[in-house]
Amino acid sequence: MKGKGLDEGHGLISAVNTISMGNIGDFAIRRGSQSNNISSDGTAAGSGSMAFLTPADQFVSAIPGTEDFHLKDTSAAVDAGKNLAAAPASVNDIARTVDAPATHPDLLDIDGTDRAEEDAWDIGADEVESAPEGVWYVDPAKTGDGTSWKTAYANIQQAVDAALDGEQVWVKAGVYALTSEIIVDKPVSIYGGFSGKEKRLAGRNWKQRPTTLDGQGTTRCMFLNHEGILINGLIFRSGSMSEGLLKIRRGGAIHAALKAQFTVEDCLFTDNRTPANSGGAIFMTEASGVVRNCEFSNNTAGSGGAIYAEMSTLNVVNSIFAGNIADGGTTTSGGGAIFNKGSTVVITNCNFLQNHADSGFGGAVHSFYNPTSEITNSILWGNTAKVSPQIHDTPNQKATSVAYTDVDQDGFGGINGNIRQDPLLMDIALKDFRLQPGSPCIDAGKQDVLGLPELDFNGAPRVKGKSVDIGAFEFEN
Ligand SMILES: [Ca+2]
Ligand SMILES: [Ca+2]
Ligand SMILES: [Ca+2]
Repeated sequence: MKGKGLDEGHGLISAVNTISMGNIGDFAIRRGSQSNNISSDGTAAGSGSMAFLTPADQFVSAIPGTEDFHLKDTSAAVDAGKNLAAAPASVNDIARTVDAPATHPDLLDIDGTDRAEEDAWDIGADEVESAPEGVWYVDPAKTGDGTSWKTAYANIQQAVDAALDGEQVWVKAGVYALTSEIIVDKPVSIYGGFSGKEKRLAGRNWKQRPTTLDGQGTTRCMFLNHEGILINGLIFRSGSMSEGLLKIRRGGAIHAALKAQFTVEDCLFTDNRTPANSGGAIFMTEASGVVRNCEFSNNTAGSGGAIYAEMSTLNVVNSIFAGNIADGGTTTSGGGAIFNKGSTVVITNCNFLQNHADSGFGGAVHSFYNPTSEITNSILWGNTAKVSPQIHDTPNQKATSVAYTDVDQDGFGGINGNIRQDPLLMDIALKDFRLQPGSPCIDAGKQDVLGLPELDFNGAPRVKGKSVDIGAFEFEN
């Protein structure tokens, strides 16, 4: 802008709930009053005003050519305005006189959102839409009733307990040091990755704002005991049941009990343990689960270093298993990443890398006790075991069908679209599991597969080039 933002000149301007940024002098007000304004220079003054803020932090886009001056959920302007409807009559009179409305258009924002419905007004022309109904908020710095970010519950269990069936729990980023497991015994959705101001799920980012449940090596993180549970955007770290019967201790991060039905997506499981037992990260029994866009690294158990599925149904899509360990040494131990006991396990577009069952069977996947395992469009490379470095079936039970998959083990390559070639990943040591240019996995997957994901692990469109790629990532040209 060439001139001043609001220039009083010889008249008089009173400015409230106004954003003026990027001008040569945002507010030039000497006689009129100011409050609850925002400037990028130092000229916003009066109570509730904020100076020296950055447009990029306030607006969806302040970039020339792609401007979108709606507020970001995380903007300082959100809920920082003066509630004019609740202000003294004189203020209302001024506002209404200016617009001379038949009804009260001063209560509507630029999109028509009714500010009268808002508990706290935003500064500027845009009011960010209200948070949906049925959301419970968690922020460890608060001790409220869970009904807003400002009055959030301090812990997740309080929010789950308060939620009705079908409601949501939004968890602010941070580390939650658990001293007992969170019991989820109703159909609720639990989301992480919030800055603590968002009003829409789309405003959060679980990778940039990690929300970590830390079992501190003494407790499991979560016990799932109902149908219809969604877990999204959480990091499960150092979960481990140190007390209780062997049977109860199964599952370092999550134990899904009889009849539980869950979806876990956009989660990271790391350093969870179930010593001499089943399921380093997840254990499920007579349950049904979907695991999507998750990463499992450095989890340890006797069997099923990452996941142990017993008499269950499990779909695993777009997920990465790296460096998990099954360290049991009995005749049925193994499954460095996944152990399938009598379950139906369907694995699509996953990476299994450097998982180990060096005293047992199946460095990546072990299937046992009349199971069905289907592996499609996946990479199993660099896993090790005493017997069957990648995939192990109980002798005389041909349980595992493998198609369009890169397997470093005799008996698979050249059959059903499978290959046995170095997948040429970017850098496994640095946890960069994307495909290098020239990888044999590019366009080598099967597109016509039930449950093919639309997006890859990074959220990029799934099918590029001639066909879908093998593994969790679609190659970017
Ligand atoms: Ca508001
Ligand atoms: Ca709006
Ligand atoms: Ca492709």
